Parts: sequence; structure tokens; C-alpha cells
Amino acid sequence: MPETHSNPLDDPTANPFEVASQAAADIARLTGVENHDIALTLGSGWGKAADIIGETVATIPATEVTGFSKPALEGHVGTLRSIRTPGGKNVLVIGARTHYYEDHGVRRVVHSVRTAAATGAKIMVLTNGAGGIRETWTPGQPVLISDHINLTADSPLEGATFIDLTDLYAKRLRDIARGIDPTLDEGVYTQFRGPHYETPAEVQMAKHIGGHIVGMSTALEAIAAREAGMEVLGFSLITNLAAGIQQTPLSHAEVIEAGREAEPVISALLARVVEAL
Ligand code: 8IG
Repeated sequence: MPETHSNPLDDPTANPFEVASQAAADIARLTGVENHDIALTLGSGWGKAADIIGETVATIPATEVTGFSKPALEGHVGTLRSIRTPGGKNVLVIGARTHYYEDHGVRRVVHSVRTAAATGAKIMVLTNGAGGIRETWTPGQPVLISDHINLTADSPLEGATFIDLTDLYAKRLRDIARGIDPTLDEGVYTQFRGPHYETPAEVQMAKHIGGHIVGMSTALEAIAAREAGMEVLGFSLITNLAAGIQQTPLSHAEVIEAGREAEPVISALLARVVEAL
């Protein structure tokens, strides 16, 4: 592999699944945990969940794991944590999401998912902070993702890789989550490229084509998870109503605040759901 690439995924001749296998080997070596059962990506508002799911076996900076390293100028890099639940499951917690709008290419966006699969994880839990289109929803409310509409016009699949996406957000897993909290509503997640929020007209478009949630992640990751053979469970924390649905302009501060307030409640929910999977 040429050393001119600070991240092997930036080398177009690299095989992304081989890079993911190397990343999984790094994780096994650095955590001492040979296999993980469940992987969990924590989005805005969900960060505290890692502290209550179980006992942290190891925390590693993402920069130590193949394919996660980023150019120095980008600043903050997340961590990967191996957690053992009271029930004895090994959970890989990914606090280092790369967003599509960062422009590093879709391989980088889904590398954590492919790595999770390579560690042995059979279930991928994807969480995010997002905007709500349904007027009945309120900021701070967690909802299940029932399906998605991918408006990025991109795919993590390369070549003529035809993958079925029926029941992508597994009903089996959503039913388990609702067994923990029967009040959980669900909706269709619409991934926009971002990083700008939508115009009110774009939110109306999303609503008309069947969307209930607007966000900037998750759909591409879910496709890669299906390709890798994992079952997917998706949660959105509604941090704001989407543009034009709420009467006031969206602000990043409002999103952060809604996340902070909801964090203890949704983290406890997530911990219970993970143990029940
Ligand atoms: I937090 O309203 C959060 N992320 N696209 N729209 C989109 N992404 C979001 C939103 C939103 N809120």
C-alpha cells in the first residue's frame, strides 16, 4: 500500500473490506476482545449511553485504528470503546462517525460499519440526532427508524452490487425496542447531504415523498450494514422540528440543548434495548 495515503481508504486501489479487516484486527489487539456481538454508533445526544450499557473494557482513540485516522488539521477525533454488558455481550461503541458532508467519500463514511461487521458484530445499532416532520413529535423525543429515503444520490456499494433493502431496519429489532418502551413511535428517515439544514420547501418535499425524519447520516451506513450481513436497528433523537414545521429558525445551539436534556432518558432506554437484543 503506498505510503502517500495517510488513510488507506483514500487510495482508490485499496479494497475497503480488507481495510475493515485490518481495522478489526487492530481493535482485537488494542482491546483484547477478539469478537464483538453488537456495534453501536452514537450520534448527537446519545453519547452518554456508552457509560451505562456496561463495563468499559477498553477505550481507544480512533486514530489508532486503520482507516479511521484523519489528517491532523481536522482536529477532534472520536474514540472506539469495547463494553461488556451485565448479560455478557461485547458491544463495540463507535463514537467516531464520519459524515457524508465531510467530503471524504462514502468509503470513509461506512468504514466503521464494515469494521463492526469484521469484528463479528451481527447487529448494528445506528443512532442520530435529527429533525422531525411529524407535528406530534417534540424535541427530545426518541423515535425508531422504520425505513429510509436516501437523497444523497450516492451508495456505499461499488460496482454491480445489487442488494435487497426490504426490512432494512429489522422489524424484529424494532419490536424488541418497543417491548422495552411501548410508547416509541417510528418513521421514515430521509438522508439529505447537508451540512445546511433543509429549506421549508425541501421539508415539504420530504414529507410528500413519505419522509418523517430529516437527517444527514445513517442511510448510507445502514446500506453498508445490510451488505455486510448485519441486522440494523435505528434510532433518531428528534432534537428539533424540521424547518418550516417549527415556526422559529433552526439553531445548532437548540439542537445541542435538546440533546443534553434528553441524554439521560434516551441513554437509559438504549442500554435496556441493547441488553434485550
Ligand atoms: I440534530 O432538521 C439535526 N440534524 N437534515 N435536518 C437535517 N439534519 C438534522 C436536523 C434537521 N436536525
